[in-house]
Amino acid sequence: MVVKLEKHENVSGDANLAAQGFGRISKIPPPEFDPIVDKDAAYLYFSEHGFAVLKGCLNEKEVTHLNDFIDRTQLERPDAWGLTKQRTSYQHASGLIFSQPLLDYPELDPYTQHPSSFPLVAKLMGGFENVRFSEFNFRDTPEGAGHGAMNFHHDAVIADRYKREPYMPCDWLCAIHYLTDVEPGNPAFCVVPGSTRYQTLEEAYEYLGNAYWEVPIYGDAGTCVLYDTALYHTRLDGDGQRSRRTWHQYYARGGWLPSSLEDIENYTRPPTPVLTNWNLFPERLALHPDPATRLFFSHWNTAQCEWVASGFSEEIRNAMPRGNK
Ligand SMILES: O=C(O)CCC(=O)C(=O)O
Ligand SMILES: [Fe+2]
Repeated sequence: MVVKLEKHENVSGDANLAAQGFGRISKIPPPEFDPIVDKDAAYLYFSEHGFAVLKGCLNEKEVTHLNDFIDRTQLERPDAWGLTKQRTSYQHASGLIFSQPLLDYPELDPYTQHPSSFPLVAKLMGGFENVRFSEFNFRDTPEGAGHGAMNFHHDAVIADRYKREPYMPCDWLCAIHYLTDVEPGNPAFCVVPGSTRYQTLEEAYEYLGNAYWEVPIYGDAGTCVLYDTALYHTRLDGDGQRSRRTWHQYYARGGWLPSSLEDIENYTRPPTPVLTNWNLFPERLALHPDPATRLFFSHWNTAQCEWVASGFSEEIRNAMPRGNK
């Protein structure tokens, strides 16, 4: 039975936090899985809740490499980080983003199928041959980045998720890797477990009843959170003083599937649509000599198609939003 809660009942008792949701903040941390040893358990947990927390996905050397990369590129490419432009208060509050680092930095290529998280990502997408790359970026929420930047939302969704059976594999998933330690007080990723099939956060609140929780995710640098983009989530502000760095990578599902258990002969569920109309894949990845890598980078949007047709022209790239060198 679903027990209906009064709207904005603040179970945690902290009025300041209610602005970013209903304030029904869980004090119980979600389980952390080892990405390799606990892969099957993490898969089951994700299938039920729409997310899974994976511990120790990046080793110390990788965490250092990626933090050094952020330091280096903020000096080398301040424009790509939005550091040279007049920034709006929204941009200030939401922090810095380096949108398309893969375009110019092949040193990042090995991270696109990271050996810790990728086997589970592949299982969640129905197999290695069904995973497609969508997007890769770094974010830096510096000290004092401000309050109230983000509300609960889902990322890209398709309506088919309301009725298809089985629900899994999901359409897109995102991997957020913490590059700095995240504890109470830091900006923290926060999810509403089991909320992938609701149209609004209010609806999730109403129908999930006592099962509705806003679950902040704390973890050491190197922790990875995998979530279905249809899941309601936000970045909690923290104390507005402390910082956080993250690497965000989105994956999509490739191939055709049946969308109903009654009609499993009929492959009516197409590959997931493209995530954005601006994200570009560089030539070395889009036209990679290895067919499996080419397939991984095969979800091209129309901007990419035009860029490929131009022979990956610098001029065409520079005319595109966020493509600027
Ligand atoms: O940075 C985070 O913790 C969440 C970011 C997010 O949800 C988004 O950019 O859509
Ligand atoms: Fe989001």
